[in-house]
Amino acid sequence: MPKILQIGGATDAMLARLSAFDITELYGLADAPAWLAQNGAGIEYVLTNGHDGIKPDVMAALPDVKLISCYGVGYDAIDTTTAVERGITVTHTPNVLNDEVATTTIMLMLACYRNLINDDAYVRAGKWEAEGNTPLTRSADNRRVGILGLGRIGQAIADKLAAFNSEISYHSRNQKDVPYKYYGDLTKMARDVEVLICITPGGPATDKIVNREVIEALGSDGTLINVSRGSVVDEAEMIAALSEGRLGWAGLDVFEAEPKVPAELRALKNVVLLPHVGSATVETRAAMGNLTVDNILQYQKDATVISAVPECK
Ligand code: NAP
Ligand code: 8YV
Repeated sequence: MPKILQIGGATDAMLARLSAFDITELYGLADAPAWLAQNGAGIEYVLTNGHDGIKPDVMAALPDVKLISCYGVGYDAIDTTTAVERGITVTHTPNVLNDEVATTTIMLMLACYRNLINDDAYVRAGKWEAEGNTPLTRSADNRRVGILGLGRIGQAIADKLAAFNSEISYHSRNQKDVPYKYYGDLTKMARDVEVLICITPGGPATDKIVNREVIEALGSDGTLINVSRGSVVDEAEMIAALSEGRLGWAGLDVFEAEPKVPAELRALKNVVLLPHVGSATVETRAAMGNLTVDNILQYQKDATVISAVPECK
């Protein structure tokens, strides 16, 4: 039986489709380094996800690995440079999650503008009856929205924002053939918009790209939505700005050290916090799981894949 090393979770449906493989769960091992030293050779496939990826010591312990199939589109936790050098193919799950992550983004934006979480808590605490109506909130319609990273998901977000009559602009390294205003300078865009949505890949190129200067430019009336990776935003600067009123609101699905979320951030009223659930619906995870498995099955059949990451194409 061909061998798979599984790093992180997989659904029952995925595992059922992989029943012809001998699967070992890395996190289920009592002594992973010892097990890898003894059994690493002979493992041809790695099944992982965007969060867990594969650590360098684990990759080094798998001399025969041919394919790393990632259950997620973001692959910043996988060292593709080493993979390419070693002739390992890396695959991911683009497109099948675009709409879901876009919905999560819109949900965060609406929750910030309409004070959804605090108003819900108000009703639950019996305060409506005891203290009367809550203050008016702000409309999410007709806003100037800047998208940092207008790729597959960024475009899906822009499409859904049409329903809110948003004026869309974007920043990325390359200008795209789209009807939105392009900014080569992220700070300038942040100054001109009311909402900044982060949906770039993570990794060194975007590390803390949303820094103090960008946060200041977005300002006290601004809303920051991060559905990309925690590394994209300087979390300490963001928390300070939110606490001091220099940034208005933040809607966050991702954090610097997941699943740890700083207590200071959790205590703030002007934030909406989600546990990295951008794509986490039954339907979308099923589609992602199928593509993840399809890549493995196709590779096993004829050494080709459906959705290699760009570095491996
Ligand atoms: P994509 O199609 O590759 O789009 C990425 C966009 O980011 C492109 O427009 C790219 O344009 C831009 N970009 C890349 N590097 C940049 C840089 N250094 N500075 C500015 N812009 C940059 O990727 P996607 O499928 O939309 O996914 C985007 C990311 O979303 C994933 O990598 C993942 O981290 C995140 N994600 C999160 C969740 C969640 O659950 N929260 C779910 C799915 C995905 P240029 O190349 O022109 O710069
Ligand atoms: C997943 C994601 O939660 O696809 C991504 O990049 O961030 C999410 O869809 C992640 O891959 C963990 O499974």
